[in-house]
Amino acid sequence: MSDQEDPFTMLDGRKNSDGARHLADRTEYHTPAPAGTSAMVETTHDVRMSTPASICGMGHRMKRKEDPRFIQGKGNYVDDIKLPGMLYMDIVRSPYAHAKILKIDASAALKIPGVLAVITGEDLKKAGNLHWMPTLMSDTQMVLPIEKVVYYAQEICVVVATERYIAADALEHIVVDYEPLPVVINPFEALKDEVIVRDDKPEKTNHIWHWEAGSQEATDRVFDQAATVVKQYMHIPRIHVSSIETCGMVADYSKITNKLRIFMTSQAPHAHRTVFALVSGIPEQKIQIISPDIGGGFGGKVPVYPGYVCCAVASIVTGRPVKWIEDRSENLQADSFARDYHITAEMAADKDGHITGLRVRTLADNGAADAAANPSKFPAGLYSIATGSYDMQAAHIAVDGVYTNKPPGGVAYRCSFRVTEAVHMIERMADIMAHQLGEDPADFRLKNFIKPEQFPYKSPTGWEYDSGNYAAALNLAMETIDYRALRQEQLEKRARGELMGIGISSFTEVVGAGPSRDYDILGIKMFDSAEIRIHPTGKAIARFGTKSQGQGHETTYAQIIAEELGLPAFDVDVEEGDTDTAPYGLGTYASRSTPTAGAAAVMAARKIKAKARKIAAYLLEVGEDDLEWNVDRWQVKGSPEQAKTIQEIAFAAYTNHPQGMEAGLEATDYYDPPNLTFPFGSYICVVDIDKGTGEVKIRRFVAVDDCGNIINPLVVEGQIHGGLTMGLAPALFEEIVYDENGTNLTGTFADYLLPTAVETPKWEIGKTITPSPHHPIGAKGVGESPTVGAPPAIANAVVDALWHLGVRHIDIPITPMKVWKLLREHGVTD
Ligand code: MCN
Ligand code: CUN
Repeated sequence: MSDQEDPFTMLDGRKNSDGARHLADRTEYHTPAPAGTSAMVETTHDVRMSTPASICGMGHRMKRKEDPRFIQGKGNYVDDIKLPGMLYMDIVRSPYAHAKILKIDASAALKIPGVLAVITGEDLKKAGNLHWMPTLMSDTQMVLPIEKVVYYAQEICVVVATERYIAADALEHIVVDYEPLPVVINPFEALKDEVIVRDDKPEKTNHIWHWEAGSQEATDRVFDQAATVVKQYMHIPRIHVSSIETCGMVADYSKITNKLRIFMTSQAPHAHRTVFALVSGIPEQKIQIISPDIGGGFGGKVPVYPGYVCCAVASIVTGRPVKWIEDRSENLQADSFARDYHITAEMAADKDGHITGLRVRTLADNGAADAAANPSKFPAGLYSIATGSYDMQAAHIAVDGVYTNKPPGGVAYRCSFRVTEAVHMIERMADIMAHQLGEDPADFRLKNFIKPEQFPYKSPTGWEYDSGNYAAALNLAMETIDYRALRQEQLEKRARGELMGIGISSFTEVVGAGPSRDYDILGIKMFDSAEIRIHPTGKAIARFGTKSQGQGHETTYAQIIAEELGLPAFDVDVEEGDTDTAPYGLGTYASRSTPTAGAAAVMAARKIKAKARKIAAYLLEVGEDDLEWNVDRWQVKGSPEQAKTIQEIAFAAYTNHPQGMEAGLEATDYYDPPNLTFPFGSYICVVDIDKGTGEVKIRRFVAVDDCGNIINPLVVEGQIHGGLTMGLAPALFEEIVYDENGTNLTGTFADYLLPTAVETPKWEIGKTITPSPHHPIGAKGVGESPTVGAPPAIANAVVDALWHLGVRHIDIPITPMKVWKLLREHGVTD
């Protein structure tokens, strides 16, 4: 699509049925940080460390407690679960993206020895309308279809057999008669409503919702007065989370206890249990969801997919445990799809090159159901963070959601609820504007950044950024890479006809949902929880409402508790993922664990510390006010030899506590954050482009991240390494492609390209530390930052190398073929 055509005019006048939602109008969404806390905000390069190595509190590079079991192959994943009498389930999938189902004949399959059941949509309907399920966005999605299929590889029916191979073989004996229907794949075509994807809905339109943030009037005014306006259309393609472990479940229904025990690859076990209970009518205490070790989630294991529901139903129907494990190509074709935003962005600047406004129209291709993983009130997630790190007067962001004949998309891919799309857009636009003005992209950013003294900063789309020092991060990245020298080298190379580019991305992330008054999933409020129990001998167990999929929670939560209570981190076992034992929580995604459950751990520990003080005062026969805390003990002010350690206090809590006080030493906290946290960073990427092949070689990549106070620098560095590689992937390699019939052309790893160690450059990482003023230990989330920040740095570097030739933009993934063609179009040969 060319820049001149504005496909979005066809959306003019479209509104959501309950009216457009203006974030900025809803000031109640954004609470100021508590007064006086901004004094805590200082930028330093040093990690805070206040406990000795024997305790291993915050700031220590403790090796991950979970790794010995992972690196020895002793993890316990869903596919490791084997129960007596267990059956296996496999799924018949549609070869059409849109077709009527005329008949499903399972009679031949049912004759195969070992096949116990075939379950169809009709069966689910009879079982209580279980053929439909709610999505996270309050839309509906077919579990198994009755009338028609709406995407390629859609689940048609399932086979349950005594062995996995029998189930797989039986699929071929199920005969399904289809009548193909016209297919709509292009979301702009879908808006014409010539082919209706969801004719189960009364509206008979593919347009799902319209959503806005910021002020259109104020933005129009700013654009009217602008000295320079740049405009760019860009597509952020559909990509797919490719965790090492695919999705799977073992469902175990007992007719004796009437209890449904489920082992499931779930990033949010409690939320899934509640939804299962509400949809099925099974009492919630009769459902236990256990998320064992998870081999990568990255957002793909937030939603409920049809296979999960069928597996649970299969166990109820047969009265035996049933296992379902997706194979690799099913995973790559049927679920865990993210992005697919078509964006037209305009940026305005005044005569001094200050950004004044941003106008963005976006079409979100949701596929056949709006199954995106976003908080309920935010159909486009936190996309309105789109003004990024730049201070500007006005912005207006409009997004429309549309159905197409693709599997449900918009799921999540290390994205912070659509922040990846926003960051790609604003960072590309900042570069385009800088180049258009003839300014250096680094200087342009330094000039336009929100300044440290402006925090807490109120953005034109209604956010309140908690803290930041963007110039510090960019300056550090520039020093590290020797930016000015690189620019000089680039000039020299360009004179020789060589193509070298330097790209910057100075992103602002937003993570840590709640606050619960604004953020919920299907009505379940987004807080999170921690429960700490200290045993008589001073050892502890801590349980959380979140669920690690590889982020190292067993280590870092223990370190938070070690920091607060002085209990060695090695003495604190961390458990997550079992709904029968863990306190209720919303799970791990959107880099929310540190901002929410991490804060809950602090608050629970502080409750324990307060009780410990009472016990210490009793034991030492002094008043509570005479005591002060010192690393791992309450001691008498002025005479530190009179002290009780946390271990001594724990023992007394069960053996010698004051009369009238409850025994034991434990506490639970449900933490509802006052605001989100806003981590940020500046990345600089240097590329060399091969004129003969169009290949982009990343020569250097410097990443400076700021996630506030750091709990474990080693874990954070691991998150950044992995996250950067996951950002490289969509920048240069990954894209799910459908043909005009809706068939997935990238259904294997031969066609869907993932970077390996060979394609991955050496990541050079650095940090600044700007604590969050409202988080109890000043920490912000970090898990997604690098994946959010990296793609535009790479794209900007490539365009920077080609700008002088007349190239203004390249959509990701930037493949050698795209670059090679552009070079030829712009008159470059070898
Ligand atoms: N951390 C820290 N100091 C900070 C911030 C975080 O030490 N200031 C540590 C935390 O204690 C935690 C880890 O870094 O051990 C990540 O913390 P956080 O940023 O709070 O993110 P979450 O734990 O909520 O993890 C979610 C995030 C997301 S949304 C995706 S997607 C993603 C990611 O984490 N998926 C991952 N990283 C992943 N890493 C692995 N190995 N596997 C995944 O599936
Ligand atoms: Cu956006 S992917 Mo992570 O939220 O599980």
